[in-house]
Amino acid sequence: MMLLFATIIVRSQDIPNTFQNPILSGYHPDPSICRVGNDYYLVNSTFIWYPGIPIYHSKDLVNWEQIGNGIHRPNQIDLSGLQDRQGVYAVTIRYHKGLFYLITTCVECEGNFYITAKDPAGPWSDPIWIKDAPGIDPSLMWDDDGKCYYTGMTWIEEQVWPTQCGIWIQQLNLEKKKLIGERKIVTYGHANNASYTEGPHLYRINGEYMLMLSEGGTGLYHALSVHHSDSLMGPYVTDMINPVLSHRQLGSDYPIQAIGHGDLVETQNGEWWCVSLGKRVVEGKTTLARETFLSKVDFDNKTPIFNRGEGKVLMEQKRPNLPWSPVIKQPEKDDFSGNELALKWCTIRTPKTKFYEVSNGNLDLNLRPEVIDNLVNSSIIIQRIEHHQFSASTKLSFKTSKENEQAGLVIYRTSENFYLLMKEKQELVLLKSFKGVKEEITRIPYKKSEILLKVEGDNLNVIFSYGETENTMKQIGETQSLIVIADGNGNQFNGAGIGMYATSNGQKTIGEASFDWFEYKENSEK
Ligand code: 6LW
Repeated sequence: MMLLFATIIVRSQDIPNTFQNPILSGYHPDPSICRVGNDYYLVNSTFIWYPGIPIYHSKDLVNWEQIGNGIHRPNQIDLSGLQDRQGVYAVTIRYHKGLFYLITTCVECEGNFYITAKDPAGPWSDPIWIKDAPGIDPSLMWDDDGKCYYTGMTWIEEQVWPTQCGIWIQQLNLEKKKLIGERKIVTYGHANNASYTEGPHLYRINGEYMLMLSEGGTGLYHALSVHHSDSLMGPYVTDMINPVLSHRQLGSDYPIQAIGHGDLVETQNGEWWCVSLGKRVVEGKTTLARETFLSKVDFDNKTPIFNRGEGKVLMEQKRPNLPWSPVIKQPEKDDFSGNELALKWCTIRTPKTKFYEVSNGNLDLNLRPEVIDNLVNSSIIIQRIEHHQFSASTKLSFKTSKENEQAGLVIYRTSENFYLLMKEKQELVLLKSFKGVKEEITRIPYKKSEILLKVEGDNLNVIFSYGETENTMKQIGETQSLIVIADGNGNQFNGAGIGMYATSNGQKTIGEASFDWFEYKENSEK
């Protein structure tokens, strides 16, 4: 493997004893993890964001650095026409004999597929679509005899209870690239009303098979349960302490909710840790979507105990027994040097043409007829919103003689839920879309071609401002609400992004908007 990671010299007095959750904040749902030697790799689902499936690397399970994306060529998958809750669902990352595997589902496109890479930073292969694989959330496991087994979730035709789903296992022949042999549903979850039993991962631990899965749905009732068997195809017996991890018993006002969808990893030092998704709740709402949390696991006989003595995900705890390995932080201010966008930047849906250029320290966006409230790839470039207190600003240079052309700043959750602060021919306009209902909040004259645009978020409040210089910024419109991008109200699986957007609203044009820099940072709590 040709990966080179920069090392940072750390003084021993700077090495913390504890770490903070979440380990990946903002839109990082359905985490999956694997270890290769002393290196850890983690992936998340990305729905219709492109590039898709960020690949993170760490040496200590706490400090993570994005090293690539699994979906990084437009011809790998086509996300056109998909809604924000469709596209790339939960991914599993595994390593076997020199090859990394990512296996996932493209929902409402072509179904279950895997891609492979020798280097997790990429390039990743074209998708290998798996025929006749029902449902979502595929996972892979290699048995002692070297055979590879596929585990997935499937919907049940004749349900005994509503939203009943099953977990099935079948051999996957990697040479023939197809499922072979017997397929068996091995569990419907541990409870006799388990809803959305999904996200299975099968482990071989001390000569036994342990199946860990999620049940209860990815909200308040989310939970992890485990099931044990002596033989791969079962029967699987539910663990006596199921659910082994959940926050549903803590009440709907507990600040971390929806704990579930987890994956386990054993460190080179023999510790076990679990990455899972969870939602932080602020003023009763979740604006940062599903994030990735880390919990310690050890075993009572074969029963996994999560954060022994606590039984829940913690905001702070003793860190893994691994060498502290901080990563180089990405600069808060991206001045668009070089010719490529940084890995954190994404667009929405697969771009069929290149609509931007990074050159001479600028990001130039082509104005195109496509708009963000259609299920298309528009000229939008966003990064994740990762903090409850944040600010984002950009310097835009944009001149047009056409009434229909706009460029500016965007907060995006779905094609129906977003804010836009857009410069037009002679004016600046603040727009909101909430549950598909569009509203022009305010419009003011602005004639110069250069402008600074800024957003400041504070829990559920958000303020937009503009100016010619950083010292002369003025608020535009009243304080707005981030409920627009919070979970619920049509906001479901994916998360929220912030960035730049340009459009000619349906008309052909050769117009461009030029962004000199974009800065996103955490603000200290007021
Ligand atoms: C994912 C499923 C889940 O595929 O939600 O919370 C679905 N878990 O396992 C979408 O993220």
